[in-house]
Amino acid sequence: VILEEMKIGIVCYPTFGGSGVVATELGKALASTGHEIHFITYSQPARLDFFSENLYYHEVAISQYPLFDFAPYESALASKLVDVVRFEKLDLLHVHYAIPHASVAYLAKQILATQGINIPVVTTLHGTDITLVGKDKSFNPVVTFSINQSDGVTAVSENLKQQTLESFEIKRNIQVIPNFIDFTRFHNKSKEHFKRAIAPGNERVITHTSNFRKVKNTEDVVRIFQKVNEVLPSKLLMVGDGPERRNAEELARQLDISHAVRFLGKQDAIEEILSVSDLFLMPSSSESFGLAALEAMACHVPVISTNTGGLPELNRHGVSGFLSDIGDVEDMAKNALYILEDCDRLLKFKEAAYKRAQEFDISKILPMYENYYEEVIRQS
Ligand code: GMT
Repeated sequence: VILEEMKIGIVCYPTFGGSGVVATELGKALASTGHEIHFITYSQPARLDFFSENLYYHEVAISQYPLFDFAPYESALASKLVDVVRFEKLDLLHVHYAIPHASVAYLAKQILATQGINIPVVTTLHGTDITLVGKDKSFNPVVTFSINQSDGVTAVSENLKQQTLESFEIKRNIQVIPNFIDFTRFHNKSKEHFKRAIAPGNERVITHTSNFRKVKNTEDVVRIFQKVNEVLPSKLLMVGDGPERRNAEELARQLDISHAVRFLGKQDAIEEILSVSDLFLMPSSSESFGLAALEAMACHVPVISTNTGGLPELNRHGVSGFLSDIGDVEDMAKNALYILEDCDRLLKFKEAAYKRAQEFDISKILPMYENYYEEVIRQS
């Protein structure tokens, strides 16, 4: 089947967060295969800082009036969607993160219908829009309605699909399309000088990257590391920033391991840090997919994670790493040591993590989206 080139509008949060990264990378990949991609959001997405002939960016500007305690972003976005769909003659809108993007797309669709324009809407659920925020009673009716009204709905894991069906009265099919990885960016790079600077005594390097929110259990990261470090001298790299960073730093001081822990803050070249890492820790209490773990695996880094949400669909127990119950620091430390203690075993896990990541190569996942778009356009 020869796929037609499509004009697609992508709505997302333009931040470092998982959903924004997935939306931006998807748009870039679609553009590179010939589709015309229009990003519509309130500021330039974090990874969209270059020129490409098939990529467009439309900024949603919100006027500030003294009357508004809360600037009406939804109304501004809906108006912008109407304008861009009509002027650019888009074939489809793909919105990432249900709140508020799915309901805003519904509103834009209704307005366009009054002008004789039919615009199919695909909503992708990423996790926190369902598992944390969406379940909140104050959002529930809008989330349920807008998912049911979308012409197509995708979820990034089977688990997220099931959670959505359990938490909301969903009357439509949800297609699972997993997240993906671009190996041209995420691969093991030779960074020997960097490795020597981080671990001058050739210690094992353990890494965690996240937005340091409560669900990431960053204090568990520090506790796991302390137990590993007691047996096998290692270094811990904590990458990212967020509300829990202070507590994690404080705990490292209390446990007297600050000398072995580096808090690096937000970093762009995450693949370089992963390239010097031996193990990745993701002890989250909720994770619909775990994109950061996939990024690690693509760079040959095995993963110690919890068994929550979509993580078992990504991390294979005893193969690409290990999975434990939420909060079972003891078990996670034991598994980490098992992988790190023996050089040959470590190499085997590294290779297996990389092999597992290849299942999520963008070249395998992109056609799933293209086919799904075509199906939705045909049916609407
Ligand atoms: O993990 C976060 O806090 C960021 C969050 C988001 O909403 O952008 O990530 C979610 O979407 C990612 C991309 O699909 C997934 O890889 C993450 O697992 C998911 N986070 C959670 O479910 C907590």
